[in-house]
Amino acid sequence: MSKTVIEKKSPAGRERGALGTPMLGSEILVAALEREGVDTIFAYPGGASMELHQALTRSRQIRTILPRHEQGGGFAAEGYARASGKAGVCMATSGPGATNLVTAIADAYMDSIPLVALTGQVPQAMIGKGGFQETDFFGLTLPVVKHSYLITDINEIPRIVKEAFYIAQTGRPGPVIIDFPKNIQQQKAQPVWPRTAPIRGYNPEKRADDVALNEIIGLIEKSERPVLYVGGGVISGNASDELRAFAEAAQIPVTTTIMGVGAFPETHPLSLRWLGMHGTAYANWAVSGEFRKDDEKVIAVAPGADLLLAFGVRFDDRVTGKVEKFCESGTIVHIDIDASELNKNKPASLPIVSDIRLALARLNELVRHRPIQKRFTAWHRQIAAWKEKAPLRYRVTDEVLKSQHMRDHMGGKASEVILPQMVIELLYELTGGDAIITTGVGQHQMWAGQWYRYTYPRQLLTSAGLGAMGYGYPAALGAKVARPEKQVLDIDGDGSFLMNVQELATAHIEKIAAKAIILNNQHLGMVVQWEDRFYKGNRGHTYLGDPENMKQIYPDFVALAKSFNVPAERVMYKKDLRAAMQRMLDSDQPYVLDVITPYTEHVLPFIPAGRTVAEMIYQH
Ligand SMILES: Cc1ncc(C[n+]2csc(CCOP(=O)(O)OP(=O)(O)O)c2C)c(N)n1
Ligand SMILES: [Mg+2]
Repeated sequence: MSKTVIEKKSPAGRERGALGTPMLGSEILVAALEREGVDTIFAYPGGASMELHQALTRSRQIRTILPRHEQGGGFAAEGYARASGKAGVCMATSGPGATNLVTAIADAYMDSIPLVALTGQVPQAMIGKGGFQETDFFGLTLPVVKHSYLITDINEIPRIVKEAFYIAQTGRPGPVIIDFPKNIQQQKAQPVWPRTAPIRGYNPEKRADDVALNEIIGLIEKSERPVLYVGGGVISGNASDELRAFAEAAQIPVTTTIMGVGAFPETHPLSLRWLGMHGTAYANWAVSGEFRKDDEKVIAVAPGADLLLAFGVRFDDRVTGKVEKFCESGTIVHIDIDASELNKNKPASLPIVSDIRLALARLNELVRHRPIQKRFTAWHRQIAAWKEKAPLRYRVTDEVLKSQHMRDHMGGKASEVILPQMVIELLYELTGGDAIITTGVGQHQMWAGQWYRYTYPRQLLTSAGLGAMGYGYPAALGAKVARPEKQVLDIDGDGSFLMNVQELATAHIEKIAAKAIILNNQHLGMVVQWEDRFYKGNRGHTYLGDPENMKQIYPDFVALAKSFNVPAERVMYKKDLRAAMQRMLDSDQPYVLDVITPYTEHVLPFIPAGRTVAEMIYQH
């Protein structure tokens, strides 16, 4: 779009960048996105942003995808970002378009996802007048953004866009919003393109010093029961290879948060898989110790970690439960690129601010010069015993056999009932463990984490911190756009899928072959689970079917998908599952597989909120 004419120097003699040809504000914005390497934008138009859409029609680099709801567009941009590591870009008009983006922005904030959200704004002269579709988007989003801009001068657009991408993608990534008044979109100017975006006071390149790193090695040598506890920071910091080299060199077992799933291969002998409320029993024991309850008295059975290496992780309450009891007997080393995370939820004996990849790479160098002497043999034996004692498992329980589901749909044939865990296990088998998985929020999300085994970073894309239902399918669209060569599957719940079902239109029209498997239990299953555990099973508006016709599966997702011209199938019996799933995997189109499962299953293990590992419920 732009042609470099001359280099321009500022009065102080500092280089300001290359001067472009005169163009509209809307065109400057699009050209600035192109300069950031943007190839896809998820954008829904309206009065305050149609100028930008007009400019986008003239871009030869950027594919504009029209979602069917701005929330879908925001989640799709996040899916793109999570799958690719590059900033996702979404756009909406002012007012309701902008407010519809807020959930995705909050999600990106909670999970540290690089997202640039653009919004049209009413003309500057109308700001503050309560005009049609005016919302103070800058103010509205302040608590859930890494940074925000309101464009007030056309000459600032190149710098603002450059900074926005730099801020979104560096350090601890996060969402940045740019609110863009319509009158500036319509002005004309000659842009000056900056090469870099130095921002005073923002220095994301943090590096641990050798003194601290040597101290870590000293602590490892002194420990008997070390555990690596790693989070999404290792993925966003591209530190998986360094983590693996370090874990192997030091022979330290690794547990991840659900955000960190894929940072370390879950098929590796040192993997403890993920920990926390619904994590593996052995990961939770390895961190906090094993306990037994005798007449309400808590008796220690075996100690947990005496050294916790918390890398790129934030001690979220879904991981720690009662935080004082989390790894109570361990020395804690915490490395994070964001200093504000250190000593926030859990005090650390050794808090270190660092880019985790730089820290691990240097640790690996140090360990190469001075190999760790300890082998932790007894510790590995203990962990093997824990893995043996409490693997993830499921079976057809009495609750399932006595359920309404058996009466209404199965004709009493227990051998034909499909448990949700089976579906994911089979998917793992049929995809050879290689698919990218997205999820909604609920029981199916936890089972998707448990029953698929993840071996590479950016393989499981899930709304973790915000826990936003409706995330799964649009995120799968974004991921499929970013990684078209991969099978991308949304493992969803019936409630969650319905929240952004309109994105089936986007998938069909844009030819994005993202597939959805609905674990359809006709309920808000996770809330039902809490009702069963804590409210004597009293149902508080958690049934999603038609109470007047419980034998019917409601809504009919197959008919719904077909109305969007998306192929779909429903499976009720186990005998039909494998072939139906294979048909879905073989399809080169978007696809919906609606699998009917009982609602009586509970996700286990389960450490109730705010409790300790001693109160963990798990399968014996
Ligand atoms: C937008 C939103 N609203 C409400 C909730 C609270 N919530 C958490 S899980 C859940 C049930 C989800 O049901 P479904 O998608 O069918 O999944 P299931 O648990 O049945 O597998 C609800 C309502 C949420 N996480 N997000
Ligand atoms: Mg459900």
